[in-house]
Amino acid sequence: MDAKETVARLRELASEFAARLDGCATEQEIRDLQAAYLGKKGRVVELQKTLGALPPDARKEVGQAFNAAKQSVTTATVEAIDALSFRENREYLSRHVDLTLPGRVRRGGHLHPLSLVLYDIVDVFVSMGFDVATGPEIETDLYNFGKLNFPDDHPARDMQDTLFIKEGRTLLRTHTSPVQIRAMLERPLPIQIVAPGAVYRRDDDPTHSPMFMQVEGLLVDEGVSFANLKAVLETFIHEIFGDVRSRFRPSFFPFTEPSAEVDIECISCRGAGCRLCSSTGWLEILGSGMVDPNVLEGVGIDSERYSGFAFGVGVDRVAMLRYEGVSNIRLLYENDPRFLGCFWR
Ligand code: 2NL
Repeated sequence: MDAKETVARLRELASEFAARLDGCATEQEIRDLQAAYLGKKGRVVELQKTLGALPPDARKEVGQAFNAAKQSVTTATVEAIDALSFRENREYLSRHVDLTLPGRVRRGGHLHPLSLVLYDIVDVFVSMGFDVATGPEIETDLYNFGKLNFPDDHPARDMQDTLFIKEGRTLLRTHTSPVQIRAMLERPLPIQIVAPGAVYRRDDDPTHSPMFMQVEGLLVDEGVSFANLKAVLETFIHEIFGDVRSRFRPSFFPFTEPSAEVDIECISCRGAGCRLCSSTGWLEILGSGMVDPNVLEGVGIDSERYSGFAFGVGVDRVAMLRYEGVSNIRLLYENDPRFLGCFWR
């Protein structure tokens, strides 16, 4: 065979190899086929043994043709094995994995709905210059009732209404007012604080939980008026509930005089009357008033010179209004993940 014939023969072997490769069904068959061409006794290697018989000046060119042929056989082998395993993988996946199923979303944690509402309420007051104050949940009778001008025979002091730890001495606070009593005893005037936190009462029905959340507020300074109270609470209402009407209704609390309860126009029926507002058109959302002079004097503040206003908001109440459909307060305290998951954001 001369040089030309050898090169032509090499080209034949390469295309013959490619054709036989198409017929291979397994990786072993592909590897055996490769050995039949490039192995010790393979066709290409056998042909290479005739290289020495060629005239020296033709060897370089023919040698390069051998290298190219070996390279193309090797490349085709690797590609065929790749294609085969790709086909096998796809077949495996289509048999064992349903790629049309939606992925499993791993949701992160999030705030409790009461925390979301609590933080929103506190933020509104912080934006108006109030400090945040906290205090113990176990309180003394003195700070929870005595300093707040509750008479000794007031029904709230009864075991029926309050959760006592030591009868007549220590108890679970029934409001966060003791935090404000402590602030008035400890802080310099003026005082402008909100006291958020858990409070406890002996109550348990669809609209009352034995533990609930409250935000109370207090502002004491010279010249504080009922107009200031109205301005702060109306700002609060508009920030939390938007553009709704509100009204101040005379009321009574032992610790404020005068006292007012604040209603907003029912956010469900806009005042027409519905189940949510018990056909009144109004929803009660907070209690408030001017701090009773007896309370100020009881913490050593001169009630002739200073005056103040205070208020209390039920966080659960605001939450139940914001998330209409939460008609049972228990949902907010049971911590059922199916319920809490609705507030993921
Ligand atoms: C309500 C009523 C209110 C206060 C809380 C208060 C605290 C001090 C002095 C005077 Cl230290 N008042 N707090 C005043 C009026 C009403 O809460 O219905 N809360 C849900």
